[in-house]
Amino acid sequence: MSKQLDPNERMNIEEILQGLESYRPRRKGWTWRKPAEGLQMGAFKYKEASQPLKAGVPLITAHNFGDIDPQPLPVITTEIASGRFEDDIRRMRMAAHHGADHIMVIRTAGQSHFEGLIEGSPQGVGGVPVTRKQVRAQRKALDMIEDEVGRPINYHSYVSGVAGPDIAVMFAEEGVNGVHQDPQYNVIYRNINMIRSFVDACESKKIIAYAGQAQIDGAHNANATARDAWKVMPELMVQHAINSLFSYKVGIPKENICLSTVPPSSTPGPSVYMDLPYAVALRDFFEGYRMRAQMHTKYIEASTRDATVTHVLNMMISKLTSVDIQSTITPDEGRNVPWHIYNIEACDTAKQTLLALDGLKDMVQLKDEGPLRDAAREIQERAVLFLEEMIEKGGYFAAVENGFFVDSGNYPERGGDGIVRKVDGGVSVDSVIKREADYFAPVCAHYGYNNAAQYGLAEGADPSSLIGGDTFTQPDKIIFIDELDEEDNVYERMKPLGDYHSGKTLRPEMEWMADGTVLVNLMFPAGVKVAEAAALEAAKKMNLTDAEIIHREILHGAEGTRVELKGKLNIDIDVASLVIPPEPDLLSDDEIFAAIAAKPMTVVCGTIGQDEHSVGLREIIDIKHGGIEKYGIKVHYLGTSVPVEKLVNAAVELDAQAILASVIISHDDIHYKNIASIDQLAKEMGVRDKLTFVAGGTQITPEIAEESGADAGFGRGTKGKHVASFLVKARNDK
Ligand code: Z97
Repeated sequence: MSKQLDPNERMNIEEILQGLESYRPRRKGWTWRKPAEGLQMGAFKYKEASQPLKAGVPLITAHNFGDIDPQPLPVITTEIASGRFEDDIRRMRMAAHHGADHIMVIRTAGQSHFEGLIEGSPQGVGGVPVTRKQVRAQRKALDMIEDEVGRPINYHSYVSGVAGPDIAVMFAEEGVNGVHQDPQYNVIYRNINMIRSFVDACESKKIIAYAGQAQIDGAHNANATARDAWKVMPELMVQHAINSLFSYKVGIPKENICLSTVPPSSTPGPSVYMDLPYAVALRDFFEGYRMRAQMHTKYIEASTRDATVTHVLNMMISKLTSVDIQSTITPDEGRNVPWHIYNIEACDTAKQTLLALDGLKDMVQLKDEGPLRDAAREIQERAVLFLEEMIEKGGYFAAVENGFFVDSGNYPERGGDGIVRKVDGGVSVDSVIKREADYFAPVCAHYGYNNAAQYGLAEGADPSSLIGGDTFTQPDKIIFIDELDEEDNVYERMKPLGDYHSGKTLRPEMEWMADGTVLVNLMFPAGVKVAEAAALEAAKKMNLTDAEIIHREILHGAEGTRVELKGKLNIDIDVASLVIPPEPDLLSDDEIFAAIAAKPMTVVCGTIGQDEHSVGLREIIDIKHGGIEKYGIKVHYLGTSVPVEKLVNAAVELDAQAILASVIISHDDIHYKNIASIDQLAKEMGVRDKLTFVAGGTQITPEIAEESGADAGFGRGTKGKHVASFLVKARNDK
C-alpha cells in the first residue's frame, strides 16, 4: 500500500526517493478506462463517458454546473518532459488531476544511440536519458497519484534504439505500462542497421507481450519529417501495416497494438477534407487494432490559440472514428518554450472537446459513398501499390535502400528525396550473430530459439526455472544502482533548492523548480521589429533576465504587434510573510436558490438622502449582471434621493425582510450618518430586530458601516451574489 497523499500538500520528492531499491510495481500492463454506461452527472446524461475520478480539477466553467467533472472514454495522454524527473513527478500529479491517465516521458538524449542501460539520474549535456531510477521513482509516485485520483495511470516511454531489448526488459521489470516500439524508427530516423533493428524488435516485442504493455508505433515521425505531411498518407499506412502485423505475429494481442495516427494536413488547407478520409481508411484496414491519435505537430507554431484549434479539429476526427487513446502534445514541442502550463491546457482541451462531442455519432453519420469513401479508397489503393512495389523490389530492406520512405511525393508519385539506408550500413552493422545449437537463455520471456531441452526441461516449461527464476519472476534479482555520478544526480540538484522543495520559499516556475521563468504578454502599437525590440527593453525594465521572444503576432503591420516573451524573475517569496485574506464565506448559487425557493424574501432598497446615484445599486439588484433578483428575491426599488423614513416605512408596509441602502456621497461622513439614521428609526419603530439592514457604496468600509448600525457594509467590487448570500445567512441567524 503506497502512502496516501494529502490534497493540501505537495508531493514529498525526498520521501519518494527513499527506499527505491526495494520498491516494486503493483501491477504490469496497460489499463483502459472503464466505461460508465448511462452516466448521469449533475443535470446531464452522457453516452460515452468513463468512470469519474475520486479527485480532480473540473473544467473551468464547471462551477456553473455543480463542479461536475465527467471523464471521456478515450485514454488521454500528456507528454511530460521538463528534463528533470524530480520536477516531472509534480507535473504528473497536476496532469492526472486534469484528466490524463497516460503519462509519456520523453527522452531527449538521443538515447537510441546508447548501447546499454544508463543508471542513476543524470541530466547529462545532450539532454535527458530515461533510467531505471527515474522509472522506478515515477512509477512509485504514480501509484500514489492514482490512489488519489481513483484511476489507474499508464506510464510510458520508448523501447527504441541500439539498447531496445535492454530497455524493454527494464520497463517490464519496473511496471511501465506502455511503450513506443517500431524498428522502422531505428532505421529511418536513427540510422541504426536494419537487420539489427528488426532482430532486436522481435525480442522487444516478445517482452512487451509478456508485460501486457500497450505498444505505439513510430509512423507519426513521417508526418513530422515529410516535406508535405499530407502526401505521406499511403506510406503511413504501409508503416503501420509493417509494425502492426509484425507485432501481432510476435505475440502482442491486437488490442494492445496501437497505431500512432496523426491527421496529416493542417489549415489553411481544407484539412478535415483530407484528414477524415485518412482516418476512415485506417480504421477500415486495421480492424481490431487500437488507434492512438496524436495531434498534428508539424505545422504547429508557438501560438497556443492556433495549436488549440488544430487540436480540437483533430479531435473531431478522433470522435467520428472512435479513437482509443487521445494524445495531447504541447503546442511548443521542441520549440524551447516552457511546457507545463500548456500540458495542462491541452489535457483540458481534450477533455472539453471529447465531452462536448459526446454522443455525436448518434446524430451524424459518415456517408457511405461520395468524396469521403472515394478519398479513403484512393489512399488504400496507393498504400497497396506501395506494398506491391516493395515486394517487387525485394522487400522492406530493399525498399529502404531505394529511398521509398519519407519521400515527398504522394505515392506512386515520387519526389526522389526519400531517406536512403543501406542494409549493410548504419549503426551496429554486422552485430547480429546466429544462435549456436546449444544456445540457452534462462529467461521466461524470450524470442526464438532457446535450447532448454539440453537441460532436460519439458517443452513449454519456464527456462528461468533452471536458475530459480529470472528478474521478471524474482524481482529481488534486479540490481538497483542508485547513482553513478557524484555530481550529476538528483540529490545534488535538489540540495540548493531545499526551501523551494519544502514549500517555505516560492519562486516563479515554468520548467523546473525555482527556475524563475515567467511568461509575459505585451502589445505595442508598432510593427514587428520595433515591437520585438521594445519587448526586450521592457523585459529589462521589469528586471527580467535571459529574456527571449517566444511568440509574436502581427495585429497590423503598423498599428500593433503582440509579443510573448519568457524571462527569468529571480525573486524569492517567503511564504510565512504573505498576508492571505480570508476566503469570503459565500453560499453557493444552488444554496441561495434553494433557500429563497423554500422561503420567499422581499427587500426594499434605494439610494438615500440627497444622492442621485443609482447605477451601483441597480447592478446589485438587476439580473443582468447577476444581481439578487436572479435568485428569486422580490425587490422593491424606491429610486434615488429616498428619505430615510420612506425606506423604513416601505419595509414595514411591504413586510420586507431586508433593507438595502445605497450610500455613495461621503462628504462630512454623510453616508455613515444616514446608515445610523436608518438603524435608529427602525429601532424606534420596533422593527429593527425583524429586518436585515445592508448598506453599500464605493466609499463604504464594512467595519465602519457595521459600527454605524448596518448589519453589513459592502464596498467596491461587491456583486449581487455577495449580498444575496449575506441576506440568506442573516435570515437564518435571526
Ligand atoms: C509521440 N510526440 O507522442 P530517441 N521511438 C519512437 C519515437 O517516436 C521517439 C523515440 C523513439 C511524439 C513523440 C518524440 N518521439 C515525439 C517511435 C520520439 C525517441 O530520441 O531516439 O532516444 O527515442 O509519439
